[in-house]
Amino acid sequence: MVTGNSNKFEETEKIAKLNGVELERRDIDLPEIRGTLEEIVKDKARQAFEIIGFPIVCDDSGLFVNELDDFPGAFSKFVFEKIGNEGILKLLKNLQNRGAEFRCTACYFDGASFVISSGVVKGTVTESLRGSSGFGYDPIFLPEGNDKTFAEDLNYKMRVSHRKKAFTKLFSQLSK
Ligand code: ITT
Repeated sequence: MVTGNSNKFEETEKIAKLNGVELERRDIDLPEIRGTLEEIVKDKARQAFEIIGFPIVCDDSGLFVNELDDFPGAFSKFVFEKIGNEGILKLLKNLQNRGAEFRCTACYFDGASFVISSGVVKGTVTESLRGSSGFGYDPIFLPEGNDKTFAEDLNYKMRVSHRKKAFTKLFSQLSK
C-alpha cells in the first residue's frame, strides 16, 4: 500500500488481515492532481506503480459536508492542514443541517488494469471536538447509529468506516 499517511495504513492493514491479505507499506507522499476521488486515486496509483514497479493499492478519501456543497471533499488533506477541525467547526457555526459523509475510493493497479471500489459512511459534524483516537476529521464526525464520534469510538469506526467498506469490497473483487 502506497501512502504517506501512517494512520490510513494502520487501518487498512487491519482490514486486509480480516480478508486474509497481508499489506506492506511504502511511505511515499505523492503529489495529488485536482479531480474526483476516483481520478485522484488512479493518478496516485499510476505514479506509485512507476516508482515501485509491482502491483499496489492506495486510496483517496475525504469528508464531504452537505451544507458546504461537499467541501472539503477531495481537498480534505489540504484543508485539514490549513484550517483543521476548528476551521470546519467555524464554517458550520450556527448551522442546523450538519449532515456529512466520509468517502473512500480504494484502488488496485498492476500497471495495466485498475480495480476500484468505494465506501461511504454517513453522519453529522459535531459542535465541538470530541475524542482523541483516530486521525484527521475523526474528532468532529458523529456516524449514524452511534452517539460517539469516530475519535471517541475507534472500534465502531473500524466496523463501519468508508475505508472498511471500500477495501473489503476491493479485496473481495481481487480474490474473485
Ligand atoms: P495518501 O498519501 O494516502 O494520499 P493522505 O493523508 O494525503 O495520504 P488523502 O489525500 O486521501 O490522504 O487525504 C484525505 C484527508 O482526509 C486525510 O489527510 C485526512 O485529513 C482526511 N481523512 C481521510 N480519511 C479519514 C478518516 O478515516 N478519518 C479522518 N479523516 C480522514
